[in-house]
Amino acid sequence: MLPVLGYWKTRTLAQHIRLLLVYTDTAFKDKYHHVGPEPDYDKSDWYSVKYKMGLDFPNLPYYIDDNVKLTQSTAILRYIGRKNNMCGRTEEERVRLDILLSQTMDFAEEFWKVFYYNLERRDVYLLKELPVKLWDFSNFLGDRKWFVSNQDITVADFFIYELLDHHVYIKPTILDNYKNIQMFMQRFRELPRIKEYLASPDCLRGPVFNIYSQYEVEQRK
Ligand SMILES: N[C@@H](CCC(=O)N[C@@H](CS)C(=O)NCC(=O)O)C(=O)O
Repeated sequence: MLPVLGYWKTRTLAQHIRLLLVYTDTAFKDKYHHVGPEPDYDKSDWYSVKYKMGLDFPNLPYYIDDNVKLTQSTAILRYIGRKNNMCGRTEEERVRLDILLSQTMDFAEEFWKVFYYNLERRDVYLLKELPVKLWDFSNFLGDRKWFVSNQDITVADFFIYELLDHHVYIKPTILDNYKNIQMFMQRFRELPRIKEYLASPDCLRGPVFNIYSQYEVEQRK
């Protein structure tokens, strides 16, 4: 049986895992759990099975690979990464990878707070808070080819790429002042299999957030 990645039909916290599966040539099945239309946004498609799947900590995304059942997006990322030697080769790389994964999750959570629940803070976030965060990421990347290692792409590059691309989706000019990040984004999009996937009908381009987020509600008006 093919491994199954379960999530909402959005990019939010699963698209970087999809990209990693594509890049590592791992055949898998996307299981989309549907959310009903407004105003109720019925999630029973997920909640009706949530506690019946044998997951230790039932949540989305989940990844089921035969008898290995995982939740927690970073655990899923590392599981696939370990199978493909993409979790850092030296202690220095593993330290950088740990830092970057946690920093990217903090970055994601602050981003979601605004775009799901507090859209009136959008300008403060994009104009004042985001540049500070992007400078930190830009400095961390420096003149390396990838965020963790100059030689090898790691799983952490997939998460930060996707998060940065969510920002580009919202505001295409957002990376204009960060040349090294732009080069990283371009390099990532040119990777074998990723380039074809991004251009293919299989690639989920949106929504970035779930349909009940303030941002997506605003887009539908
Ligand atoms: N820390 C978890 C967060 C998971 C999470 O918050 N999932 C959200 C979507 S991004 C969800 O809708 N979970 C379904 C649920 O709470 O039952 C991870 O990294 O996977």
